[in-house]
Amino acid sequence: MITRTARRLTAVTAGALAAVLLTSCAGGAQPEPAEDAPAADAVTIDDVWVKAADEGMTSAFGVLRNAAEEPVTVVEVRSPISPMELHETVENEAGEMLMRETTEFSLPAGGEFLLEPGGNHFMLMDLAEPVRPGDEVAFTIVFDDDSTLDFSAVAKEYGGAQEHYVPGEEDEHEGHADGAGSDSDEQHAEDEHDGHGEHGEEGHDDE
Ligand SMILES: [Cu+2]
Repeated sequence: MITRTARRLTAVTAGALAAVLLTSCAGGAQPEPAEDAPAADAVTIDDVWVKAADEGMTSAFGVLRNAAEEPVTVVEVRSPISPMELHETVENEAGEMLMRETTEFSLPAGGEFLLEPGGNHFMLMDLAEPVRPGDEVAFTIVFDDDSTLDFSAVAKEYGGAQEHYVPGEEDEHEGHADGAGSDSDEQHAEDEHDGHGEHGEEGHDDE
């Protein structure tokens, strides 16, 4: 008797719940479509780090992931310790890797966008203070709908991928015209992987 009553109650409860759900659907109280959500809500950033540097320029890296069903667009990144730019890296006719400012990063729907040495990165243009290994640096990513995503990155030593910076427009053919163009792929690979630097103070390779 008790059991039967309990079952009946359960059935009634389930029926009532179903009715409530149906009512709420019919009433239009559905979750908001994803396209109305702030872009920042769909995005996470992992594996972040910033290249240690005493002064001048340095870069921040990581993996941006976009869970939305449409692309989202990063238009700016900020940090309290430096003016910043969005940078991409391109190869010139001489096979040199050059980084330059770009106006936006487009994060593919449901996909990843890599920020890595030798590729796209967040560029700190003029450090107001040294960034030492182990320091935490705060950043804010701004999306095209003005939503923002804060993150912090720990600094580490890194000797590779010393791209040349190209402020503004690309300088064309500046004295590299002879002989450098034939094996650009090899040069590209070297630049990316062993970081033989023009800085002459390597020896901190940490991997
Ligand atoms: Cu850069």
